[in-house]
Amino acid sequence: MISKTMENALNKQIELEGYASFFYLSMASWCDREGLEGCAKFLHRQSDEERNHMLRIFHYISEVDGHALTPNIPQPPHEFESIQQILELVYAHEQKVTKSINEMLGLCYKENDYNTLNFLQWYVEEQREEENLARGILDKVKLIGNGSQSLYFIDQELERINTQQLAAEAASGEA
Ligand code: OFO
Repeated sequence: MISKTMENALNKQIELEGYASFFYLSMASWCDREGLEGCAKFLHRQSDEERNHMLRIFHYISEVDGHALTPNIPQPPHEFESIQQILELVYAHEQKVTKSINEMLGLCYKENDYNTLNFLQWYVEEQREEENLARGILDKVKLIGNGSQSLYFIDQELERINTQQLAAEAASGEA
């Protein structure tokens, strides 16, 4: 059985993952409206992934006899200045999530909760990959530039990354 402290921390993490899902969904919608199809596809997939991350924790809490709570998710912003700003926000949010996962690992040691520690290892790996991906794309966007001419190339690049990720997921048997 999980401690109340750990249950609360995991439910807080559900909120963060749920917010990430809505945040990226809102970004995808903005990209769709702006005609950035490749960017929209990429962000829709990121949003789906975050929802899965949320559900993973949800099921885990139930499995260890805790009470998983549906999150109270605030409305994310709906308007953005540019795709560069969106990617900066994605990167910042991923860093925030990583910090939260790291804090939970500390809590696992404090609570002697090695089941949760083990469960969270997957998130440690995932956050490393996601931060790396977001930072890499942001660096490229900065190189390509943010002008209207550049948008076409950025959009193509995100479409390419998205296709690459889908293929990698299919190969590894992930959803
Ligand atoms: Fe949930 O993986 Fe990023 O935030």
